[in-house]
Amino acid sequence: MKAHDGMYIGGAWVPASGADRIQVVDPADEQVIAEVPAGTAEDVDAAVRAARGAFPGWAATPPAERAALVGALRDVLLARKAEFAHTITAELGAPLGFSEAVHVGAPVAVAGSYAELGATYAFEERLGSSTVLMQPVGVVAAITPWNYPLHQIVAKVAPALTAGCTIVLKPAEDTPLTAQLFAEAVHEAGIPAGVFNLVTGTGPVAGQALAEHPGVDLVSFTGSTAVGKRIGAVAGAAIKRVALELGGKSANVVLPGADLAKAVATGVGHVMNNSGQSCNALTRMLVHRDRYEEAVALAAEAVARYPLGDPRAEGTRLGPLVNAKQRDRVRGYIEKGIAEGARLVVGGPQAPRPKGYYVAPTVFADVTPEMTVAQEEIFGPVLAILRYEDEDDALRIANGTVYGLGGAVWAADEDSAVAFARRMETGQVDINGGRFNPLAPFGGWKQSGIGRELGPHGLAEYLQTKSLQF
Ligand code: TXE
Repeated sequence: MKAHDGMYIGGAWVPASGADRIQVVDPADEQVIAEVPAGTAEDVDAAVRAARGAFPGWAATPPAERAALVGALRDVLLARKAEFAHTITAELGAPLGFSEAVHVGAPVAVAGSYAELGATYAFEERLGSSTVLMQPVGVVAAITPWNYPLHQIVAKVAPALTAGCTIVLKPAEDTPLTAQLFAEAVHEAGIPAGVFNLVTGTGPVAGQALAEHPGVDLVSFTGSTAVGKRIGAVAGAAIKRVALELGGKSANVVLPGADLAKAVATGVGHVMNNSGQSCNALTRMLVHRDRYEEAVALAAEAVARYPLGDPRAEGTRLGPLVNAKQRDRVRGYIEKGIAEGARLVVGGPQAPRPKGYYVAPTVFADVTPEMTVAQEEIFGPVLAILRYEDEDDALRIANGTVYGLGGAVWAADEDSAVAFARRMETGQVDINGGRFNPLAPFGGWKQSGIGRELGPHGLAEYLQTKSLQF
């Protein structure tokens, strides 16, 4: 596959400082499809300098002009949708239809929403005898994961650009080709040189150097809770702004009287989509004991509607996991579930295909709240179904993990679902289904993170206030 053997810094592709390369692997057949440079601290420094140099000009650009350029970026993403989708399928393994509809569709919507918001947002307001200015934070380090390779980038870059910040992006090792395509799109959209810069590389080298760089004013990180804690500590020591979007163990609460068939089918879809590699995946389904066995049977039926296979083949709805490490990790969790006494309804740890990093779609019943599969983020196509006695019990179970990112509630009527959702310790809840809204703040309570992405709340992360008294 096409790849740049360089970094995008200061508006051009420049040679990497070192000789190390990262191999990009197609997870469906384990073949190396490209390689990209592994950035060093030197590359990071060059990128941060470019971003610092471009900052005064970009910050002074009228918001409506910045917003128009974000709109131009959205148009390029849309025009190159097929190319992005094929690249995402090649390096992540997501089924092609899902890549087009969700992996590219969502970021196009997000970029579009910032183009609109940026044109109308009140970057200053009068409060009593003061004028409060909302000014860009400065240079942003964006460190992104591989699970939604384009969306994770756009969810940081679009608001940062809208706010008037400049950016250095360090994308995940597994999915650098999407990031390179994104840099091409930024260039094509006419965003000025140095405003957006890309350094590919590993987390411990390029990522760490970027998070620690004194020329960075804000680190926006999405990834594992373990790395998030390290980045939080680095940022804390430097009194640097930080936004962390981390793991989850979201609950899908089916209250008595809900449309069980719909709740279970939608819930299973949430776990199987993207092979379960979504931070807000609804991995714990909570069902009242009276309808528990019915729900388990419905879940087994629903899984059959997710045929596993080649992500480029028509009809495939479940592709491989991103890499061998993630596959082994997920299989390890399935083995742990069995060992701790959960009932395996479908799936299991065996390899469903001889080649590729596949994991069979798996459903566990008789899961109790303290089991590992009910507590830890698995990040694979694995659903745990738990039984509850009454609403208070359901709430205790729903809130009984260290995470609080997503969630869902199903009830006979919206009011009871909303009443339950108000008591959940989590950042986002879908009521009787819900649908993606690029304006709704997304982010975690508890160990799921700090800060919000998307919409006006996401924009505020990249702004700092200054009040003038007169
Ligand atoms: O994440 P890492 P991994 C969770 C999920 C998954 C687990 C491990 O549970 O199974 O994390 O995934 C960069 N300084 N999520 O190992 O390592 C790294 O290069 C600076 C949840 O892939 O956290 C990549 O760009 N940066 C999740 C990014 O951090 C560092 C999405 C994420 O990688 C670094 C992905 C360091 N020391 C995984 N070490 C979500 N919230 O959506 C690594 N990185």
